[in-house]
Amino acid sequence: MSRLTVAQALVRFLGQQQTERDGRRERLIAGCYGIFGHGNVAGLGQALHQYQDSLPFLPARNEQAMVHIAAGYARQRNRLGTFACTTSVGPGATNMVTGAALATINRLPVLLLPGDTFATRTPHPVLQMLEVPHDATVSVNDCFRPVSRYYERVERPEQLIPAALEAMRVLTDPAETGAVTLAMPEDVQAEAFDVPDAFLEPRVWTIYRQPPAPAALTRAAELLRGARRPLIVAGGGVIYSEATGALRALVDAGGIPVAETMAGRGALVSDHPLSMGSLGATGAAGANRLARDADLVIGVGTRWGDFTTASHSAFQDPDVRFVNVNVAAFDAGKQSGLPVLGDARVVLEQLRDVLAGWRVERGWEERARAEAAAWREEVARVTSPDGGTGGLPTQGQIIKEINEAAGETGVVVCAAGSAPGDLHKLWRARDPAGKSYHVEYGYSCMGYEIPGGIGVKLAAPEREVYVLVGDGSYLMLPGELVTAVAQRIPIVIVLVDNHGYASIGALSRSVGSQGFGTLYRFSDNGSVPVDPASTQTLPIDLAANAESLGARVIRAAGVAELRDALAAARGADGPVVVYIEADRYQGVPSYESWWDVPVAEVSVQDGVRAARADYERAHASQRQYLRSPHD
Ligand SMILES: Cc1ncc(C[n+]2csc(CCOP(=O)(O)OP(=O)(O)O)c2C)c(N)n1
Ligand SMILES: [Mg+2]
Repeated sequence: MSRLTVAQALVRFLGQQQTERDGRRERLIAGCYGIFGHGNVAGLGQALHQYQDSLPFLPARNEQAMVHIAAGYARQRNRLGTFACTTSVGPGATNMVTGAALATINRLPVLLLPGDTFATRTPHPVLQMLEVPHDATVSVNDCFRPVSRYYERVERPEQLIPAALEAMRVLTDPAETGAVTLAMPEDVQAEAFDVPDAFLEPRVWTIYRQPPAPAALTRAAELLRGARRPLIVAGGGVIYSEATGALRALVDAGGIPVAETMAGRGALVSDHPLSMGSLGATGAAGANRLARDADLVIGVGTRWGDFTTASHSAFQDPDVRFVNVNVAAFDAGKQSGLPVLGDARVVLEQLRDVLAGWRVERGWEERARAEAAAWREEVARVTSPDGGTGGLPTQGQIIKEINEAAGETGVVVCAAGSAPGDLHKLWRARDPAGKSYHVEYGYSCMGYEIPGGIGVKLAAPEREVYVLVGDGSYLMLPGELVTAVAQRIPIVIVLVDNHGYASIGALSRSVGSQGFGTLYRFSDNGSVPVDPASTQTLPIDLAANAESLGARVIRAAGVAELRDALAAARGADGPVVVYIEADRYQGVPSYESWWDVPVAEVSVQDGVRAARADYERAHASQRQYLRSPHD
């Protein structure tokens, strides 16, 4: 028994937690990021100071960003490790809500420790407190409830023990994981209690690989044998489960083509003859054509987001059926699919065994191989040196340079804007473990890029990390550059300036709204320049901004200079920002796909009326997937 404060007990406990999978152990909570205020400086702040050896403390600049660091780290570590994040009460706490949503939507473990108002209520209303006259138990931290997979407010010292144990269970359960929030009232953090020794001893959370129910596996194999045009859709679960080798073995043995979601991109290396690349709204031509005709779709570790399904228009065979291999029953049940509940690697290995000797129909496999080869050519065309207007490079060319610099093991990190779609289509994934592509597209959160990249680098110091960030995303959350400088984190940040929101501008034009509100111009509303003849951009110097935050900055004019800059950035002892202006209008095309963005049903604007007519035509291709996998 030790007499410790609640905060001291929690810090010591967190330092002792480990995960174990396949006999390999690692630290579950690598450290604690934080920003102090009155709601945590004397409680958790004191404990972190006293027990720095148990749990390293790292200061951040923005609470949202520190959750992104934790999420980036967790994803790169295949969800076996993460960071804790401590904040003050009020705005510091609610700044983490966006990060929590991102983590939960992407099924990534992060541990959030927002400070909370007094459990005793005595001095209330305390600074930064929301008063809810009819309910004294409500605090702003209730905002974490819908975005957390486990939420608890620790209002008594003894409560810490069950709360902390449950928090670790949820963090380490691949089916349940996401943001875990322990709201910590500021008085309770500083209160002492008798802590049992066993609570403070090392604890291992073993992640067992769950095998599928034998009957479900048998049915999945039956469906495959009966299928004429099967397609595998690889999601993030393939990579988290370290199942890329098992996927490849099944594909080699059975000849089934593989298309990939955003989180699953790179599950099969791009040069594999049956790697179709990206699927859906940002999909490759061949992948989308195969999807349209597939009669059996095997989703592995995917949540079937609308970008993957092209808003339920990707699969058009009227009799298409789904098999969903997933650790989470919730995801396994989608699209009326056959739920094969289990670990991706085990299921893929067992499927290969039961299908031994079987191979897909030759015509389908040949068609897939031809499509994969044609796509390789198309990527080469889109990323080739010609193209671009006014001498500015296109994003496709920029991506190619990063792809070359990254080689087999470098990681590209991205989240929002036009780059994720372009990367999804164009990135040639070369790492057999599938860890070279890190695009956060569950929440597609502007501002994730730099902190996410920091998390990736902390998780994989041996890999080069290339953050691709647009000017809009950069402006939203540049502050963690300072954290990268302070921690000497050598990431390369390619800052692509096209003077505004190119992606949303293009989307706006496609719905008839002329790019309204998406340009950085002297104007009333972002659409119409004050002087209509002016194409003058705002006097913003983002390169100078990055420099002022302590980063080394290289200004690259054009693709050749970008290549030199990426080479020069190698071996730096801190972040390097490579600033490059890019063509705003020359985007990578869309390939036989659609994304459901509803267009105004009535309007006085001709462009909107035309867009609505297109919308209604495309909308007619939307399907509900209802066919049972058991008939
Ligand atoms: C936090 C947040 N706010 C708004 C959006 C909607 N949104 C998606 S992309 C985008 C513009 C991104 O601009 P930039 O980073 O410059 O990339 P570009 O579109 O120019 O490639 C916006 C506003 C978002 N994804 N995240
Ligand atoms: Mg931009």
